[in-house]
Amino acid sequence: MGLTAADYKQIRTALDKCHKPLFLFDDDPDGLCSFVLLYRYADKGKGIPVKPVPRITLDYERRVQEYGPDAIFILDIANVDQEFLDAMTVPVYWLDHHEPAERENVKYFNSRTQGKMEPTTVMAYKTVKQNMWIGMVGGVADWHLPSFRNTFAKKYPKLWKPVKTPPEALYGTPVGKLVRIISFNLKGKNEDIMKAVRILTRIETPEELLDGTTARAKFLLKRYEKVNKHYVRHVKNAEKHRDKNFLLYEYSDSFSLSSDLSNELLYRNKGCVVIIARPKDDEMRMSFRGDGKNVVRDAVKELAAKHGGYGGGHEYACGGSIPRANFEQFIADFRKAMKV
Ligand SMILES: [Mn+2]
Repeated sequence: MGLTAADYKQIRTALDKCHKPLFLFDDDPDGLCSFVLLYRYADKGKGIPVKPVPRITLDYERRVQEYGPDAIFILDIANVDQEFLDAMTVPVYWLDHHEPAERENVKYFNSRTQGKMEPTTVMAYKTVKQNMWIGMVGGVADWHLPSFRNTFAKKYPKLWKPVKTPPEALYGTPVGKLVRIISFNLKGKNEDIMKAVRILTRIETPEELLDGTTARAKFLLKRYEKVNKHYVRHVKNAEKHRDKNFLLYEYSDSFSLSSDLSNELLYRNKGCVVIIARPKDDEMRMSFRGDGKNVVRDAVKELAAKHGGYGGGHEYACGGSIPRANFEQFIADFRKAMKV
């Protein structure tokens, strides 16, 4: 099912009519690709990544007022506080695919409520129907095979091959490499990220980015390669930490690579429960992955709260954070709950 034709039309009309849209998006490839698609179609506006926590609180009201938009688009963010929505004086369109929320004063589009889950990028592509390659990249990044993949394959035969599962696309096709180029450009200092986002909105073709045929694409590739060196080292190290069906890897790095690492380590260790943990200040930030019977989110949500932290996300892919002092006990409780 997904969203209806009327839903897509409503979002498209909003993009056509506004003059100064503000896009608030999740700082992962799905969020960023959603933004790039809508921004390019609208050909106007400004984008702000929501980080480090994917939640829009009343604090964002100041950011909104600084810009003075006439429409707001929230992309791929699971948590938007009602107080923020109540404070808005212009229309707010919210596209998401996490657990459906009950909110007022917002035009809410969630691909889950209609019985199917499509990443936000896929909704964004179906809204604008242009720049299909960005739609593919954001969709695959969120562990999804977009419904338009056969059309994409005809248009870009070198970038795709028939695959049965999203990780095969992520780790076995050039689309997967594009996912990492985009993901790794979202790491690091805020000003670097903002520069990368600006450049990304101007890249014209997937080949430009993959082959670095322009100075701007070369810039993004260089940043990707720098982060990728760290990434490859961590993948190697992490594989030494598997204990039967449980893989816990703690690492320190100036880049936060946890969700990228947990995706690839689950792919390389099927049937495992994977936790990638990185200390940050007094907290332990974690990324969790499971497959098959290993629904990780419910145990994460419950046990993180019990240990003074928080957690949530998708059933098989979620994140969380707890005080460092409680980390060992949390892990012990989590393994018990997951029976691994
Ligand atoms: Mn997403």
